[in-house]
Amino acid sequence: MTRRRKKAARVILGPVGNGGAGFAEAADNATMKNRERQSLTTRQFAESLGVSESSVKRWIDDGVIAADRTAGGHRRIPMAAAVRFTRQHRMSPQRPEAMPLSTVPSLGAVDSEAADECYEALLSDDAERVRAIIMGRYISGADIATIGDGLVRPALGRLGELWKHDSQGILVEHRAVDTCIRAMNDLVAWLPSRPSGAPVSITAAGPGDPYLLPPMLASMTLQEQGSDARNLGPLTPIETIGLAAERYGAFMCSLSVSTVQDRKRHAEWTRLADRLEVTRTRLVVGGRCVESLPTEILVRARVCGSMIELGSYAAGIVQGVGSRHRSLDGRKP
Ligand code: B12
Repeated sequence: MTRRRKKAARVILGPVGNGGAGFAEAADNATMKNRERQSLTTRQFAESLGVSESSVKRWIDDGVIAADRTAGGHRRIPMAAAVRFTRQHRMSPQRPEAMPLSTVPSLGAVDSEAADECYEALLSDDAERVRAIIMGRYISGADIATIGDGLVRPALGRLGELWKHDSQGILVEHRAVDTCIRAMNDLVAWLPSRPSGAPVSITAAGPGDPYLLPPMLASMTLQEQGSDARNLGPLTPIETIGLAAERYGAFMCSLSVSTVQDRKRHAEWTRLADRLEVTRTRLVVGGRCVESLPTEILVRARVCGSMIELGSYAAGIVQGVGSRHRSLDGRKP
């Protein structure tokens, strides 16, 4: 571990922590807003990671872990800093009994084990388990795109094979989507904060496309790559997508296509592509039914096969776009 310049810990006032619960318990027992405000004692964090408390104290004093101090002078590690540290240093929690999240397999190339586990948890409507699995992957170092492609997509894909949409299937699918959305939402607070003037991107699914997760995952992926990502969600009129690109001065528009596109809309899609050219907004398209877009759009757009591909494409251009893109009304996005 590299040592860094010693930083003075900020002094915080008032009650902190959660009364002796471990890292995982702290993560499990509260809403995200509370969780953001929570912090861990050095002992709690040390126990979760399976390291000595003196190591944790030393890392804090060396400025490797950002920490606060209570009025009484005790070190406290905000949850966000604990997550950031664990991810940065690729540390896996060592104490399953102290941290249920660590029962998730650590980061590896194949995610089928986690996806199967997630599928079982979705099937039994165990939202807490799903959240622990998704959060565990994130804490272990997986990025949003990897979680989307390697975990959420296969878990939901298996669910979709079960009933072929009888009423029981629809119930399970609606619950599963809601559970995944909540779990992903919990990660938003831990994404890198967007720098001021970050280039704006918009994400959406078009008319007739009710699928919530694809545009949401695309939005989070773009945010993780340093963009100020604004999600319009599913069922967005094509006209509205063009309007948003203009209003935000978006450098990128990412469209998810999960339902077969009606040929009657082909002219509308072409008009959107023309409009995006005027605003110099790059059009990226992807999703299960992307091939149903008019050929002209497929030729003019960047077609991406996965969230991982979207993430690497965006990463390559976000830096270069910089502050050239401001919203048209002159305010910083
Ligand atoms: C949940 C679900 C629903 C829910 C949706 C809830 C909601 N509001 O989101 C409900 C119950 C509403 C539903 C309805 C229907 N569904 Co449905 N559904 C699913 C299910 C189980 C999961 C979909 C999902 O969210 N997956 C998770 C996301 C993250 O995965 P993904 O979409 O594959 O996205 C990934 C990639 O495609 C890519 N990606 C996506 N977008 C983008 C964008 C960009 C820019 C990039 C780069 C990449 C990218 O990255 C993502 C992460 O890897 C799928 C099963 C499956 N195999 O997907 C069936 C499935 C899609 N549904 C299906 C069907 C048939 C239907 C219905 C027609 C059923 C009916 N008879 O009514 C309706 C159609 C609704 C409509 N209006 O069109 C079929 C489609 C078959 C086909 N050939 O197209 C599937 C495959 C199930 C099956 N095995 O038969 N469904």
